[in-house]
This record gives sequence, structure tokens and C-alpha cells, in this order.
Amino acid sequence: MNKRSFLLGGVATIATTGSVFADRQMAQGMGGMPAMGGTSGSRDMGGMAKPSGRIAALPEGAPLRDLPKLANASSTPGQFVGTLVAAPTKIELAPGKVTEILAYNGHLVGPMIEIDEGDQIKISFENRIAGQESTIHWHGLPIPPQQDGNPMDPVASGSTHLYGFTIPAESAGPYWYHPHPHRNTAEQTYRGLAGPFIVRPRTNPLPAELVETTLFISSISLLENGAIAPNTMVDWMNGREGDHVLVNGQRNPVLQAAPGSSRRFRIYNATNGRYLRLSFGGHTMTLIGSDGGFLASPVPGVTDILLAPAERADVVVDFRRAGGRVTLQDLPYDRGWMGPGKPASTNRSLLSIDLSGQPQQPVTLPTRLRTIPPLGASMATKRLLLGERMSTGPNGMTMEFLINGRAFDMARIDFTSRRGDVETWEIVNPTDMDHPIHLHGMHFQIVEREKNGQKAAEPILAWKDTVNVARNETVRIKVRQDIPGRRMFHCHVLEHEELGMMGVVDVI
Ligand SMILES: [Cu+2]
Repeated sequence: MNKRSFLLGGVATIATTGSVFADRQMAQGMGGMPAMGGTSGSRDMGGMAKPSGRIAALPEGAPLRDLPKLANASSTPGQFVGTLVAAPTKIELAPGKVTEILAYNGHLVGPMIEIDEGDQIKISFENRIAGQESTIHWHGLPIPPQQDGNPMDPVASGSTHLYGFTIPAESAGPYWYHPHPHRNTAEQTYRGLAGPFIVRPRTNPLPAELVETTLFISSISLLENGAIAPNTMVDWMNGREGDHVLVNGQRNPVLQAAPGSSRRFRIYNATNGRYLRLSFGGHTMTLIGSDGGFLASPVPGVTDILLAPAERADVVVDFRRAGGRVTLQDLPYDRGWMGPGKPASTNRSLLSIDLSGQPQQPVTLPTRLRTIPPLGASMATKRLLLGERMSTGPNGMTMEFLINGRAFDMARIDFTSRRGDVETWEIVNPTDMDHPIHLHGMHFQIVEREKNGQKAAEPILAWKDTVNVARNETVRIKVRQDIPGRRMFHCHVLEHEELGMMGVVDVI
């Protein structure tokens, strides 16, 4: 029997047992998870792209909102002191319907934290999520693991924790923050807990007149009554794509721009499990930055950019047209799929840009943005073989995602790395799906990709914290850990991470 038919057979088994969560609890020794509704689960198993009983469309076309900023309570230069409170919040997304989300400080996209390289950060985190531990993981920031919101350092429901760290020099970039507790990362994030964390450079290489806009892309699925839909079996296996893609918490909002003008967009994929292949139609992008900040030089003429979950892109677009509307589109991308329920591919518009007003001249970008030294010869090699394991037992099906044959165990150290050593990490993906692999607390460089025996050097040297490893692909990256302690590495399809695709590296 080939693997695909086995998987479909396994899904059919689940549909009859109607208790996916119970099986998941068995696989992971989990308790206290909300049970997945038997009826909605059964519907999903029917293979529908968008389950019935959900809100099919949300209002579009409101002006793009600026993201709220987290206030700095300190007046001391070089210090940022703030408070983030995670709590249930009621909002209206579908007309006349109440949606209870989890929010940082009451906002669907958490407030934007904007600080400078070298700043000292103190953020007090209050967890008001009933009955669940949480943490704040500062995604991409090169900071000590004890301050990085790992699952080993939970913040109990009802308690407060102070995170403190210093942003190193030369680390300007588009980072973000989201929960990372054991067992509840996927749910807390899809319910609304995530926000941007921008580190500004001491010296900006870009023209001062270049206007910038942050596009924080998330997704949401709503039941008919307005409540956020729980994860289905399809979501757990493939990663939650969400029925509605939101930009800054809005469905297809509208941005005004002058004809001929240039705009810098910092674009985040903050969805749990949706791949975004982004295009501004006939307007090409100039790629200027990635997860870990600026590239060495701008890369013009980019027609579309693939952002796997957790990846970011920093681009400049020149709107060379006299007027009319330009749309940011999400183009089809085949990232693999397990079982039924594969969403139909669409070229959906995520953001509309109306060109009107006085024409402007586009900006001229510098030819150099920063220096990125290649990491050099590696002293050790680590191999990560990604895997998936599905098995059926008396209680239904167990689904696990694995690294080197093992599911995550917080008490186990999977790798040891020596501080300052350059290592090659070889990530091998023979599974049915792409997996975006994220290393906490540092930046790495992608060296090459290998598929069907063909090796291709990575064309752009960049600092990355998340790399997509496509199906049947091997990706080699160079890693140098500079900060001691135990860190996570994992698939950033958050459902896969929670079902086991995560490990611990101890930096000594
Ligand atoms: Cu994955």
C-alpha cells in the first residue's frame, strides 16, 4: 500500500471515531485540551475545502489601519519599558457578531514594539488567559534563552513575568512576538496573540523620504455565531491555514498612495500554517531585507515572494502608474497536503492600493545596505531528518511529526553546539509537506538546496531565522550559536511543532 492511500485510510478511521483530540492527547500525554466538536470534525473529514457552519466572507475595503504602538514608560534614552497583557477580548469582525479573541493589550494584532539597536528592553507580561500557561517568545531576536519565552519557562495563568534583554548592535530587523507555551502555542496564536517587534538601525541606509508600512498577515476561521473555530483534524495535519487572510487584522483593506511613489513594506507571515506567495501584480518588488534585517544590496525585479509561516520580507515597490488600483495578491503555491480538505487555490487580494493625488517621483535606493560576512568553514555537521508518523489503534489515529524519528521532549537535549563554532545543519525533508524550520535566538545563513540530486547554491546571502524546506528537498544552512543555553528548533507550522516537530539544542 502506498503512503497516500494509507493516510486517507487513516483519516477515514478518524471520521468514524469522531474524537481526534482524544487521540492527540494520547500521543502526547496531553490533558485538559478542549474537545474538538464531533460534528464539525466529521464534516471536515468529508473533504470540503471550507467546512460549512463557518462564516464564508468578511467585510472588505476599509482603510488600512496603522498598527498601535506599545508605549514606552521610560524616559531614559536607550531604555524601553512596556507592558503586555494577554487576555480575552471581544471584537466584531463579521457584522453583528461577537468574536472573542485572545489579544495583547486588547488589539487583534498585538501592539508594535519599535526600538533601536542596543536598547535595553524590560517588558512586563501579564497572563490573563484562563487556565492556560503562556510565554512570550521574541521571534528572531538574538537574546539569552532564559528571556526568550521557551516552553521550559511558563508564565502561569493569572501571574506576571518580567522579560529583560538588551538588543545587540547590528541586529536591526523585522522581528515579532507570540506565545510559546508547551501544548497551547498553536491555539493561543490562532486566537490572536502575535505582534510585530521592529528593531531600527542606528544608521538608516535608506532615503529618509521613503514611507514605510508594516503588513502583519494573519488568518482566522469563524463559526457562524462569530466564535473562532477550533482546529479541525485537517488543521492539525496540515497546519491551520484559516478561512480569511487578514492584513493588520483587516480583510483586504485599502491603502492610498501617490502615483509614481515608492513605498517600503515590511511583510510578516504570522499565520499558523498558511504559505503566502505574494505579488503586487505588474509592479515588481525590490527585496531589501529578510528575517534578520537588511540584505547586503537591494535585489530589484522580484515578481513574487514566497513567505512560509514565520518568514518576513522587507520590500520596496514603485507604483509606476498614473492611477487606479494595485492589489497585493496571494498566488497559488503547492506546499503538499495530507488527506482531504485541501483548499482551492485562489489569487486572492490581501490589500488594495489606490493610486491617487499628486504624482511623485520614486526614490533611488543605495547600492549597498550593509555588510554580511559569510559564516565561513564549518567545524561540525548536524542532520535533521524530518518525519511524520500516523498510526491507528483501538482509540483511533495518532499523528506525530518528528525530527530524527523522535517527537519533542522538553527534558531531552537533542543536540549540543559549542559557542562560536560554525556548523552545517542539513535538514532533510522526505515527508508529504513543506516544513518551515525555525531556530530560536540567532540568525543563520542558507547555503544550498538539493532536490532530486541537483544542488543549487542559495542565490542571496541573508540572515535568516526560518527556512522553508520543501518536500523531497534537503537544505543546508550555516549556524553559529553565540549565546549559551538551551534553545528550541522547530517547524513553524505551529500545529506540527505542537505534534512533535521540535527539538532542543544546548549551546555550551
Ligand atoms: Cu511542519
